Amino acid sequence: MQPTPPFSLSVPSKMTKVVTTLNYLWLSLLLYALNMHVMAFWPGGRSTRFYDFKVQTMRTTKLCNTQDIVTINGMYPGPVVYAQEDDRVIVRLTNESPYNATIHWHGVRQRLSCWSDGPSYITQCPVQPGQTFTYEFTLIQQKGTLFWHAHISWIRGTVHGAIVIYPKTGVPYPFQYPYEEHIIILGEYWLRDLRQLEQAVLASGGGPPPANAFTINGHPGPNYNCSNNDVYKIDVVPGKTYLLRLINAGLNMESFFAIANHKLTIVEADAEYIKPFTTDRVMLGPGQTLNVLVTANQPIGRYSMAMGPYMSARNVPFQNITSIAYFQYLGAMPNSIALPAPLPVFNDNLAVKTVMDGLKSLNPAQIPKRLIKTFSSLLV
Ligand SMILES: [Cu+2]
Repeated sequence: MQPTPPFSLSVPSKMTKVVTTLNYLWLSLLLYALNMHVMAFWPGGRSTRFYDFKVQTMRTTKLCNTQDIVTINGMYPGPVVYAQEDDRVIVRLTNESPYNATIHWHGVRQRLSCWSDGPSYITQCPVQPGQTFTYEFTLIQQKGTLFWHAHISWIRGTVHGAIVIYPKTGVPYPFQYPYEEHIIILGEYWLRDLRQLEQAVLASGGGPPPANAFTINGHPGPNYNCSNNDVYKIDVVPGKTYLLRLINAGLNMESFFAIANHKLTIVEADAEYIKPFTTDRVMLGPGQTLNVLVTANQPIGRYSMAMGPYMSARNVPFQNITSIAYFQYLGAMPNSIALPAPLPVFNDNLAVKTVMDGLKSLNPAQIPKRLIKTFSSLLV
């Protein structure tokens, strides 16, 4: 009897080869069909906006102290991402800093693009020093103001910037068209390495220590040491209406914002239009955005734009010095005294409730809704 060669078992017969090929074919067809199905719902976007973000450290002097802060492209606050509703946004992040980094696109719905959301260790690994990661998403049915920030340790304290989403071409705002618009980012500034600060807070088990300063677009303003010239300013034309895109990019603090002698009309919150609501002041929690209209209808002069703390918890220390920027009319004396903007006291819950209750969607409310009361009808 002929001995069977030991390798005979591993040599596929003709039949096996045909079956394997057929399997590959089926699998390819299945994947193609799946792909086409996803592509049918994939938000393609009207245009594509490309941005190059480089994580870089930058030597900065504030409050008479010099330190290295982490930034995008050496800017604090960082670059603005401009787009229109339904646009595709592609951001290439290159990490030139010695620290791990990711960017979270705060408020972007990320339909079918969750891997671009940005929270480190949740949807992606951190981008390591020297490495690159490309974010890609579509701003589906969102218009207004959102923002981006780092989403690893506490470096978002200095790594943040605005996302401005205009309506589609030819679609007007549902409110008065502003003469000009400005981005106002409320922030907190520490004279410490923010990564070490986070470690210290976690190790302590307590709350974070107060920030060394509140900031408006990175500037503490004249109430802080060494900051008489570290002030943000908007020049306004008398009689004109301005759109302010307010963003709270603070690490922890909820904040009040007001402009002396001027009313604010909120027209959009978190990239959703709302019924216009006029108020003397607003409150934004960290991560929140509001678009407000302001009309320069006061006598020519320099008016304070103020940011201060809202803190409803007891016995928690916090920064209580108001950050000031200027809302300055053309024609005002360059060194005129800024009229003060009265902010609510730090624990004025009623002031907050009044603002929050005023936020009502512009969409028609279809309530009450009919509720499904039986479990079985859910299965039908
Ligand atoms: Cu976020």
